[in-house]
Amino acid sequence: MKLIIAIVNNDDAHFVNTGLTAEGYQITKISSTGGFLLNGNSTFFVGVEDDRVDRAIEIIKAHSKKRVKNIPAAAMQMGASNGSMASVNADVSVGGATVFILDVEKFMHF
Ligand code: 2BA
Repeated sequence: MKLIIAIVNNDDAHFVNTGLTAEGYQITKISSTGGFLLNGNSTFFVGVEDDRVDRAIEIIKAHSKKRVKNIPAAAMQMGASNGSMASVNADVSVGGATVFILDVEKFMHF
């Protein structure tokens, strides 16, 4: 058995959710926050038998889009004497999905 941990964009989360549940996968979705952009994203936990891992990844991949996000970079100090500031925008490529697949040593469901 494996545990899939998949971090997806909030805009894709509904489609990943319905795609997985429609094919009988049991999932838990939690709200999460990316440490770099500090934007909300969604993290799925999917406990799954080994022979169903590949299909689950296909579904997650099919619904997770790559996006370019334009973010205001940290304000830069332009001069120490007058303390004036300017902000610079930067493009950051986000997603599709970030996926971890872990071996499950033991699974219990009471
Ligand atoms: P964030 O940490 O908010 O990162 C958003 C995007 O910013 C990343 O997209 C990546 O393109 C960029 N980025 C992140 N850290 C960076 C850095 N130190 N320098 C330059 N650019 C950086 P993705 O790679 O698609 O990641 C999307 C989200 O997936 C991340 O949101 C984070 O929540 C999660 N994630 C990605 N890799 C992870 C990892 N190794 N462990 C845990 N979570 C991860």
